[in-house]
This record gives sequence, C-alpha cells and structure tokens, in this order.
Amino acid sequence: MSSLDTAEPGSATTPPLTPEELGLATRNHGFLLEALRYSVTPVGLHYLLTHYDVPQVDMSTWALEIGGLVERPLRLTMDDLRSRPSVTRAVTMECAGNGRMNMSPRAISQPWGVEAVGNAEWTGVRLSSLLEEAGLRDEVVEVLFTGLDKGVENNVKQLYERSLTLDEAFREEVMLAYAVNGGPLPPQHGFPLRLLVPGWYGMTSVKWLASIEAIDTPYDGYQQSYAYRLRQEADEPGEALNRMRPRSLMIPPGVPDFMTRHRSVPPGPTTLEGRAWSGFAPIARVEVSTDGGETWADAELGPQPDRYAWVGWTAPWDAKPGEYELCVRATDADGNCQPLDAEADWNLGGYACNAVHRVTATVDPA
Ligand SMILES: Nc1nc2c(c(=O)[nH]1)N[C@H]1C(S)=C(S)[C@@H](COP(=O)(O)O)O[C@H]1N2
Ligand SMILES: [Mo]
Repeated sequence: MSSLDTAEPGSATTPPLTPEELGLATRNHGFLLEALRYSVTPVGLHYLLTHYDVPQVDMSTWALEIGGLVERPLRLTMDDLRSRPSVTRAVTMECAGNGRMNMSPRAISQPWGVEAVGNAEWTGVRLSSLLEEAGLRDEVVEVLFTGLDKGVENNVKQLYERSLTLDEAFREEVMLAYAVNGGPLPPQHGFPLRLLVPGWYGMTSVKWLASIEAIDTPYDGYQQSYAYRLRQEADEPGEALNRMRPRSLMIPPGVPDFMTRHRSVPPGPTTLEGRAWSGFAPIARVEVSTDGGETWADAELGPQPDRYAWVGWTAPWDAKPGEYELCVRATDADGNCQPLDAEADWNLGGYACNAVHRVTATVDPA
C-alpha cells in the first residue's frame, strides 16, 4: 500500500498514476499557479495536505497541554491563548513532496506537480513565550508536538507527531497559530491551533495541536526518523529534511489548453511574473529563460516585507510568434540554486525536488 507523502522504501515506480495516488490528489490539493498574482494567498487557494482525517474538535473541552520535563505544566484554553500578545507574519509554506511528479521513477505518494505551496498571514502566540512560561528543565533537548489526528502509515498506527530541537523551537518567528488571513483556522488547516515553523517544509507545522511535551532524548517517531528523510536506498537512515530549498514559480502567460495546460500567448511585449522563496536565506536572484534553459536573463525582484514570505519577480518578454519553453529559477543569498532537471536530486521519497519551473507556450501569429 502507498502512504501519503511518505513513500515506503522500494515503492518508487514510473507512470501510470495509481488509483490510490488519484485518491490522494483529490483529497489534498495544490494551489493554482495564476494565484501567484496574490501576495497573500486566499485561504481557499492555499495548498492542503492531510495525512489521515481532519479530526473533529470539541471546543468545550479542547485545551493545549504543555507538559513533560517542565517546571510548571500549562493547560491553555483558546481564550487563554488569544488573551496573550499576538504576532502576525506572512509565511510561505511548501510541502516537502512538492515537485515529486517530476522525479522518475517517482515515489508512490501524494502526486504533487509544483503547486504544493501557499503564502498566508498567520496570527498566533510566540512558541518561545509559552516555553519560557512553562520553564524547561535542564535535561530537555527537544519539544514534541502532537496533533489530534490519527492513522496508519506503513502499518504503523500513530498520532501525527513531530519534534523540534531547542534552537529551532526558540526561534522568535516560530508560533502557535490560531488565525490565518485574519480569520480563524479552517478545519482542514488545523483548527483550532497549529504549529508554524517559518522557513521549513510544511510537515513540521503540526496541525490540530493537542499537546507540547518537553523531552530529554531526540524524538524518533515515524514522521521524524522514518518519513521526511532523503535517501537513495530503503535500508539507509537518510538525512532529515528541514528547510525549503529555493524555488520560483511563474504565472503561466496567455491562456491554457484545457487538457495539457500548454499556453497560447498573443504576440507583443508582455511581462512574465511570479514569486520565489527559500527557507535557507533571502532570495538573491531570479532568472528567466524563454529557450528551455539555454540562456538566462535576470528578473527584477520586488520588495520582501517578511523574510519568510515569498518575493515577487517580473521580467519583460517581447513575445514573437513561435514555440517556447519558459523557465524560471531562483538563487538564494547562501548560493543555493535550482537544478535544471529533477534527476540531480532524485531520492526514494520524492522530496525536495526544486528543479526549475517550465511552461510551454505557443506565441500566435499576429
Ligand atoms: N496534525 C497534522 N499536521 C500536519 C499534517 C498532518 O497530516 N497532520 N500534514 C503536514 C504536512 S506534510 C504539510 S505539507 C502541512 C500542510 O499544511 P496545510 O494543509 O495547512 O497547507 O501540514 C503538516 N502538518
Ligand atoms: Mo507535506
């Protein structure tokens, strides 16, 4: 059996899509490339990924428990959380499996194209302030976040859980979010409360948060020590995923063919545009190509109001009649860049495939 977003070792295969993958693709959705026009993604257009079922939450009994190796265990209701100082930040979140469909052979899992991303304005409470209030004991090395949702993956029955090291947990931009784009979290995005770790792939931003536990040994549960790791072979431990690699996407110009999404573009001067992000460092450069990646020209970068939000880019294009393969690639300030094709980053789980975005287009005769 396949498992969502966390391909089992040895399950990598080639097309056609399986019925299970199609089933996952209808439960979980990507965002729409034309929605790159909005800096803040409307909530309904934000990508969605849920491993199991969206849990039912009874707000008359729900409270966040903060316990484990702490001086003062806390039990916080939504009113308690909302009465604390709040922070709001625009944050780009992307699934670690984004780009998986471009890898060959591909992992059997949620079959993402390049659309597993969104940039929303999240509001909540700084995680560090709550951890300070609870008081971590000296022996604590990690904090564990447990969601309310349960399921089975590769025969392992589990609650959805992930941990963070103390360095990450105390980063000032890490928050527990109870609102998105000014409204309460919708059920599918983690109502009533989720962890939000800006800069990291989405798997670590645990939805439907029930508890936070301070622990004295690194957490080795399924979603941490088995899933979300880069490996070539099934029997190697692999390397844990964390930050988002740089990626840029373009608003496909012109109009699409219904089935293939191939574009028809009217001739004449136009502007290519889109957005770019990286979890490692600010975006330093975006380049576009109209010839499939043979030659590149620098795009102009827009303002970056929030370090962890994507940045807009534009590039002029004088579209002459003909056939084109439009490409865009981003480089961050650490020098991380996007590979030309997906082969370079092939891995068994189909993670972190940030190959350049390609859009084919026909510029019609005048
Ligand atoms: N409790 C819980 N948290 C979760 C998940 C989940 O299945 N259960 N999915 C994770 C994954 S893999 C991703 S990519 C993001 C997706 O967040 P979104 O659906 O709000 O876009 O949530 C993460 N948090
Ligand atoms: Mo994900």
